[in-house]
Amino acid sequence: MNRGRGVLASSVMAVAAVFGAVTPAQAASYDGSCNVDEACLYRYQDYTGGIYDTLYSKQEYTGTYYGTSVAINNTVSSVKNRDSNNNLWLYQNAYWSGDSWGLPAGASTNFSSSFDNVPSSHCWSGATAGCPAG
Ligand SMILES: [Ca+2]
Repeated sequence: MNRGRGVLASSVMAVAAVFGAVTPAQAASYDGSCNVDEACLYRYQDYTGGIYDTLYSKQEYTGTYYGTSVAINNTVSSVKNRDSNNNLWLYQNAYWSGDSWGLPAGASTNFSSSFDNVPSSHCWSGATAGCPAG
């Protein structure tokens, strides 16, 4: 009796990455949400009244709070530094000059009256080329 030979059909199916649909949420700069690695500027104390969220250092504050026409220059009253590795420095004048306020990595703060409505630029020491050391 002729017995059929068992054929081992080794099915080499490419296992398509079904997991492709699961994509981590991207942190978008200037989308109204204070995401990881961003600097988040707020119009009023306690992180209220309008947000300017950015992944980038700014030599000049030319923008407006997200969804508004309110300029950020000389109007910021509180800030979050969502970068966990670098200190954020805010400056009284454009191009990182004048009085400064350092915010440690991952920290947030309300500005005191002396620095309230003052910042006109910011950068991350250690991460931004040309950012004054601090
Ligand atoms: Ca954001």
